[in-house]
Amino acid sequence: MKLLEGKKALIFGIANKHSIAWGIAQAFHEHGAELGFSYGIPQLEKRVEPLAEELDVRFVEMCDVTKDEDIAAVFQKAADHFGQIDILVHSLAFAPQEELAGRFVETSRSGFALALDISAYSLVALVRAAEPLMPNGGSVVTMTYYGSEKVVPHYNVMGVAKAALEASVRYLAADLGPTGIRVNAISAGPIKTLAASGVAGFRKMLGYVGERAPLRRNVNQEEVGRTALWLCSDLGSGITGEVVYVDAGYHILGMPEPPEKWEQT
Ligand code: NAD
Ligand code: 0WE
Repeated sequence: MKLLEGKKALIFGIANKHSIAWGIAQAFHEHGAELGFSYGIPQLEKRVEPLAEELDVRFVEMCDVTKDEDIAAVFQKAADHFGQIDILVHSLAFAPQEELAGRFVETSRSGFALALDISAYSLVALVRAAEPLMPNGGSVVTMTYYGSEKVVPHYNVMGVAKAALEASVRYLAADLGPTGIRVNAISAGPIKTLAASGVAGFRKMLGYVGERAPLRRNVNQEEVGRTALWLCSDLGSGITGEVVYVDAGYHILGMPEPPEKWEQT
């Protein structure tokens, strides 16, 4: 059974074929959704266009989410192209590289503001712009990470931004619930993507988590895609304001390995 037949989805955050948003796009396409893509910087057009072609996507627009005029323009174009939409996917984040190294206490005012603007406020702005295109209800999904609730080395200001993002999911869900619009987040375990490749030691983090997570492995873009599919389809009709973990169970662990495994000192 196709879960998204007749549904229209606008997806923000595809950079290349490794993007989590691309995993979500593939799952949605497989289930009959009509898709539109928006990417963040002009240089990504040559990466995103071929992917759009692969899934018969005719709507591909640039939008820098720090710019109100870009957001207004992309939703004007979406209204012209789709009329209404059913699904909004927010899969983007950014903090200046220097803020993801060293001590969180050194975070600059400008780095903090930019990380929260792109990674958290943008969800509020996109949902506000999408609301008029969802008069019959809809579903919004965003991407978060466990560093919002526990300290993960070097995640730093991104952890603070993800905490703000998750709180925003709850406030948006309360605001938009009466209109039939659901808002949820997926908290994914570490996945090798373009954003992750800019992070020192990321391969080691993948190894660390994959060895200790209850499922003894890492997760992939396809598994996140299938969870987004469930949340955005009628299967998720009773769920809003929630954070769903797709992390091989890592977040349930209070002490990730037993004392027997510790080195004798
Ligand atoms: P990615 O690099 O493929 O995607 C990040 C996207 O953010 C890119 O497409 C980039 O163009 C976009 N972006 C950055 N600044 C922007 C701006 N000003 N305007 C518009 N777009 C902008 O990496 P990804 O790992 O697929 O990241 C997608 C989401 O998943 C992010 O929210 C990230 O925090 C989250 N996430 C990633 C992981 C992981 O380990 N990769 C784990 C959990 C959550
Ligand atoms: O949300 C993310 C990554 C977000 C991210 C990554 C970069 C790298 C390049 C945001 N901004 C930038 N800016 C850059 O200049 N993840 C969940 C993946 C991730 O990033 C980490 C992680 C994990 C996991 C950073 C430090 C520690 C763990």
